[in-house]
Amino acid sequence: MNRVAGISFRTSKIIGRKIFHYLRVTSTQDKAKKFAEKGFPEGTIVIAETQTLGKGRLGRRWVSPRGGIWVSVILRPEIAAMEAPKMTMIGSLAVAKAIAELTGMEVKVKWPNDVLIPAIAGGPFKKVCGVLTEMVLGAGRVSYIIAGLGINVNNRIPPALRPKAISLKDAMGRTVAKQKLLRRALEKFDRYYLEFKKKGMAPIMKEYKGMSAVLDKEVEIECPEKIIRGKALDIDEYGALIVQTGGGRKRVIAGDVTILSKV
Ligand code: BT5
Repeated sequence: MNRVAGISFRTSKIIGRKIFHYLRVTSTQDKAKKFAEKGFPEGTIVIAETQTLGKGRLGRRWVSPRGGIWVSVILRPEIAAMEAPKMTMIGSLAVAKAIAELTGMEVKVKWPNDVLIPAIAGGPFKKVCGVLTEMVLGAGRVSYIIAGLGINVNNRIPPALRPKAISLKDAMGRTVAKQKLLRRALEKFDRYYLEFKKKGMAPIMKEYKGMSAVLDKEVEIECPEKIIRGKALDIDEYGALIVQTGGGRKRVIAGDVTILSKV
């Protein structure tokens, strides 16, 4: 039994109503999925100190040693499948705002699922957090979504990932209060999620766009079947990126973005 206790989110209305905290799991996504299947309510979260098989998008691995925040949230929004990317945006915005408030750093969100911070002041931005949203459908609608947040806090980044990835500890030059950041990020997630339920995506989208690393930039997007190159013009109400290419405007739903012009 490796479950541990000791965290509560009294200020949250939904996110963190029920908390499962483990020392080690394969992936918090898989644990959360099991709880969702058992009928646990939305807002249930699964936190682990380490993951042995942390997941990124498209079957990629997420390196998750001790010292980072690895957490998955069960959501049951009443939305259609094509709206699921909105949950990724809410998650990354919540983390970005929490990091900015706690560290004073300039933080950016990189469509579709990354949070970036500067490696050194004025230097290149690197990935400090990745968000993974997985959905399960029932009758064409979303039955539930598992939103996974992976934040590099005090953990070591393997050398192979260092050109693009960074921890808060490395960026700040000191250990960062992990529990405080976790609490702040989940409180923000809670607030944005409630706002989404009440008012829809528009106010959140405005904040998200204000922190975007890609808008107005020349980008190259690696999609599953093609590469799209052009200027990132906008993010639409469903969370798709609108790109002006040589061959006209394209609407991109997902992909890996490389920013060609300076962030
Ligand atoms: C993501 O995928 O960025 C989503 C990561 C989500 C992780 C959380 S942790 C809690 C929950 N439980 C899980 O099992 N997953 C979620 P993607 O955009 O596909 O990025 C994956 C790529 O980022 C990898 O192929 C590596 O190149 C790189 N990478 C791996 N570990 C990293 C890390 N700790 N920090 C930064 N980059 C990393």
